[in-house]
Amino acid sequence: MSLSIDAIKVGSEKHPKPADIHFQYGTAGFRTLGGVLDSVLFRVGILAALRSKRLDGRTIGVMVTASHNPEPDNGVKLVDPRGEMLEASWEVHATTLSNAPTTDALIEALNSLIQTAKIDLSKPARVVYARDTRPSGPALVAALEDGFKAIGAEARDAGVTTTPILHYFVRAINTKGTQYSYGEDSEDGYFRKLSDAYKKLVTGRPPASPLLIDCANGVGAIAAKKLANYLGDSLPFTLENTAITTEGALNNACGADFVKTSQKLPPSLSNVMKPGQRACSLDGDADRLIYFYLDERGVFHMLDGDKIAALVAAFIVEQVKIADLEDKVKVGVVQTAYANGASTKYLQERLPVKCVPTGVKHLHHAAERYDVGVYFEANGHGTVLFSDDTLATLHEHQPSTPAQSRGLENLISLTNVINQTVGDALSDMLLVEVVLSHKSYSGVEWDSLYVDLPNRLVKVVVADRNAFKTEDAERRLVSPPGLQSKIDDLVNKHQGGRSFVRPSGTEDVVRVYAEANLKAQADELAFRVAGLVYDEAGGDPVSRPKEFL
Ligand code: 16G
Ligand code: MG
Repeated sequence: MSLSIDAIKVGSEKHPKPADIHFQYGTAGFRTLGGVLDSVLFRVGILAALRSKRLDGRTIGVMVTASHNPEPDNGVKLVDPRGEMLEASWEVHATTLSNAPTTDALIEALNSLIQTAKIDLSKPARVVYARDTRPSGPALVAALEDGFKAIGAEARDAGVTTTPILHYFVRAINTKGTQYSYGEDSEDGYFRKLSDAYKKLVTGRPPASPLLIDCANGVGAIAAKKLANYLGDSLPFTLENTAITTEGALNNACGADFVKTSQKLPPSLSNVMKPGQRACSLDGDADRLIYFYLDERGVFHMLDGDKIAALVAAFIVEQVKIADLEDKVKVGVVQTAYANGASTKYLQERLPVKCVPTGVKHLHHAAERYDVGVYFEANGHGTVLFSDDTLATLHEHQPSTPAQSRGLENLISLTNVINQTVGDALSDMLLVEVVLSHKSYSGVEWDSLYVDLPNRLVKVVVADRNAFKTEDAERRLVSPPGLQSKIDDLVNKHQGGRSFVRPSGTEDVVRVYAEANLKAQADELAFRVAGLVYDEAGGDPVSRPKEFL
């Protein structure tokens, strides 16, 4: 069987590649201005179908979103059959296909992919796709659908939903009717799975005080509203920043990325939040979560992905102990270099901790090596993975006391409340609420698990960010040569100093992170290192990092 060249030709002519743009499938798929992505979406439609054929007709997911980016941006990423990120070797195929300059070049690239990846075209192609609330979404989805039609894929439209719900669908569809069945492949199935587990976990606990959820004016607003119907009064919450149809509102001065980056309360919440109240922000596609609260004096305190990891990992370890499973179930944590040094110290005193390069796929794969792998990026993306063996252990274990039995039941419910396919803001929110309820913690007690080291993130625009190469999970630079030792010298001059430099995977910049015992020192270190980077790499004069603040 060969490709239906005619159909692909017709489609490709309708979705021509802009001549002057080079596309790249980066850390989180393709991401750029929504207006230039038409040809990419058409081609991703074909690619997703080929990936499905390669995997014997298993369903592949396609998500159209640009997450926390501003509204004019959009993007697309593929989801592999277990609900995880696309296998790295196929990222290269995606980049190649997206850059074929003409229809003929595209067909040649497709044929070459079919040969090298040994794709049997007679296999079925099945995909499920969704989009977030961006205005450019519908047109891009139409281009994607043209791609599915051109190759004859069986495509299921999951409509407007969150990224993690799409990941859930993929896993649920592919495990349907097997012993690994992940749940019903519908939104109703998803919400029921999460909310039933949540309710079991908080049974008998005192009622929670109301939570405020900042929905970033994105798709999380729709999902959170639905979730409320399933939770009833087991978790009272109010939704803010739900203006999904207001032009320019998405992620604008709100949402998880805003809170994490600016370490501030979204201005839209300043009149809404009361001292002592706890709140959380989702990002634009609801796969990141940052908590915060106002203390008695109304001062803002942030509880980021590191704080979530500390809270959750300690709780799981405790439940494993209560269930008397310490010998059989080992819990580990995965972080990146961005994890606050104080969080790493806190966790290392309790559990094995591994540091990996930035990007969900690195964290996810490292977490898969533990019986229970807790992974969170400081930016609020993360989840917990329970290995198949651990799931079997939990279901076979015979508790010998009522306490052990409760610990075991809690662990089993945790496996259900957690979306194990990918970081999921709503699922993580329920997880956090469970732990807060069990520990009777308010934001203050949670925050005091450890005190964050002051830190600063700076970006530098350089001539060529690819000149920056790192090792040791991005904690050290190997190129440009000599730069790392200069950074080391600066670090040594700052008490409690730590700094690293890495090229961004999503923006054309180099990022500099620094932390130190004092805020002024962290700022100074970040700007000094950024200055070094600038001088070494010939940055854009406009963006030369200002002297430290
Ligand atoms: C993407 C990644 C996120 C990472 C961020 C880093 C996924 C799904 N998302 O958003 O994990 O933290 O990129 O961005 O992998 P940067 O490379 O620009 O710093
Ligand atoms: Mg996101």
